[in-house]
Amino acid sequence: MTDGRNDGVVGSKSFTAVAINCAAKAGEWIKTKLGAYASLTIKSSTSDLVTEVDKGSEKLIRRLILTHFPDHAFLGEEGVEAGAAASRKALEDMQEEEYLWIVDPIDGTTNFVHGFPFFVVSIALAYKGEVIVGVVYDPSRDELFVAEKGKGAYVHGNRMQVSKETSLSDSLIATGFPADQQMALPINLKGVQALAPQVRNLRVAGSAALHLAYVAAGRLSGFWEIGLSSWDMAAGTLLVQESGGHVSDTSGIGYHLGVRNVVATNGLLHDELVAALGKAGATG
Ligand code: 2AM
Ligand code: CA
Repeated sequence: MTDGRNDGVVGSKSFTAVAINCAAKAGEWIKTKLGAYASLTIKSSTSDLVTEVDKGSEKLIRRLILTHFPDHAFLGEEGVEAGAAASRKALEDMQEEEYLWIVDPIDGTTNFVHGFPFFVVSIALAYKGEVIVGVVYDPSRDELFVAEKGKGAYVHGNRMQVSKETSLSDSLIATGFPADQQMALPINLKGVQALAPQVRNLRVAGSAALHLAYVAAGRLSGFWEIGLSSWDMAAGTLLVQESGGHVSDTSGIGYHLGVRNVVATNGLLHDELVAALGKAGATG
């Protein structure tokens, strides 16, 4: 079936509508599998996990997206070998594509495996290397976070706005403990040690995409993490930017798809957080 205008494309839905539809469908399905997955595979380390639910979610999303947009490119976590080198190369090979969908079928797989309800589906669309749509769906709370470049970011249909704290001492900051326990974890622990006494408190909840959505929603003042992949961040960074926040790498250079060490804040305390990480030798 075609819509008569666009041969081979089913329907004529907008990019954002397709992203929302995919995230909601995958998220609902994932939720039915909570506590009921059949196989658990260890990837690069015992803290880097994948289940058949991650793979099934990615397949569902890939099929739906390519049904609507068969000419678009697709980069999903489960289609790439484990490890930083493979993840870097996969992005390098694809980032010149005109339209590139960047998908994490479950961000927070460790939480999913343990039944800790802090995991999401993350779907982004990049046009010529720049993220133009970002959707993060949290099935545990039925919260859908959506951003379109230049058009703002929304949750439950309400426009999101980052928080207003102006200094670390008043801030709730999140970070993540990386799966790479050899290289990245010791660096991150330096950051944790330095930041914990400087902030109101730290949170480490295990989903980079949902942490970013919470920065966008003003529930967190900021977030940093070392050693992430493009699919962990692509959607969430647009949520933060479109909610008035700022995203950079840990040295302060503005966000692009290749960033792996990320800092995202309400903008007001960005420089202070980047400086504190630098001083601690925790930039990665
Ligand atoms: P995941 O659940 O999709 O694997 C937790 O600190 C964050 O790190 C999560 O967003 C998690 O995503 C991500 N993460 C876990 N293992 C990773 C790896 N090997 N490379 C990059 N990111 C990883
Ligand atoms: Ca994942």
